[in-house]
Amino acid sequence: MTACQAYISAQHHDVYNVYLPHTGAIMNVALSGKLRQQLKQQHIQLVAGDRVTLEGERLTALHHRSSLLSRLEAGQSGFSQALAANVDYLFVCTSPNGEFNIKRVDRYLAMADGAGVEAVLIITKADLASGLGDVLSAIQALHPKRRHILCSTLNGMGIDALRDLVTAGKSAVLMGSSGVGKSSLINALLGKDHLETSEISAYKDKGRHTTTSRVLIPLISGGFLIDSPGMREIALDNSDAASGFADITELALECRFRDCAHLKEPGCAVREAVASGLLSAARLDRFLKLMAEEKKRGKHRY
Ligand SMILES: Nc1nc2c(ncn2[C@@H]2O[C@H](COP(=O)(O)OP(=O)(O)O)[C@@H](O)[C@H]2O)c(=O)[nH]1
Ligand SMILES: [Mg+2]
Ligand SMILES: [Zn+2]
Repeated sequence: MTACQAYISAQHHDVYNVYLPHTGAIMNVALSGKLRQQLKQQHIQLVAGDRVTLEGERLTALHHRSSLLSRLEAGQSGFSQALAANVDYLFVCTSPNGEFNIKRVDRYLAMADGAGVEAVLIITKADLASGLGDVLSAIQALHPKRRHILCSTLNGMGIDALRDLVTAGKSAVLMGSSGVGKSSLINALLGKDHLETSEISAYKDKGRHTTTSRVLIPLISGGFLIDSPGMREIALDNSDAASGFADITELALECRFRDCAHLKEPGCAVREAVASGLLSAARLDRFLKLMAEEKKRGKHRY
């Protein structure tokens, strides 16, 4: 039996929807008994973007993952939930129409940094001018600075810049709240109505949940896009919160105590920076909360 390479697009119970790059075919297949056993033993879940070997109608092997984005499963299980594999970019999609939340952005950045994936901030619906200034100043205050692109599927703003990122054979996953415009963005990138999009309520800033069976969209460049459903909760597991607060970790080098918690310790350079207006108290609060969450999490299960 000939073996070929495939990408996982979506999963429904025991059925895996896969894309075959050599033929362009899309198939529904199952796991071989051996691979199922192996994945179970290693607590590995196949996820969109995974490269696998297909023999006949059975998946027989999982290839090495260049990256894996994950979060903690909803609830108290403590298990990790894989979200996307083998992507180069996490497109953090957020819109200025009341949906924007810097704490949520922090969490996506920590997720991407922990996975070694570059986060790119995608400001969707940039045609909605109100709120845009606030979003931009919040983004400017991030340290290190992140790449950000203002996009609108209504007037075409930013679509070329976004396309340039993924035409170099790179792959990306789009994440963000439901209704923020992820599927519309993918359609604009592809230049056709490829995915079903939902109507947004003018009053609620919230789109109807749209489910699409195919989440992996192959690109001519050889890369792919992964559309993901909106996430209500981003419980961090493999996160790296400190990397997104380099301004604070640099200041902390000057604290009197090496293990300074920047709370009430004497000689705390971080508190001094807040007192002198160099650092925003809100930003420090965001950092301390994320660090506390990571510490509490400790060792997680897979
Ligand atoms: N004003 C404006 N609305 C948009 C834009 N892009 C998408 N929308 C609307 O936002 C709603 C949700 O879009 P959708 O792509 O389904 O969001 P998703 O849930 O993130 O995939 C739809 O009603 C779109 O028409 C945009 O650039 N500007
Ligand atoms: Mg969608
Ligand atoms: Zn300190």
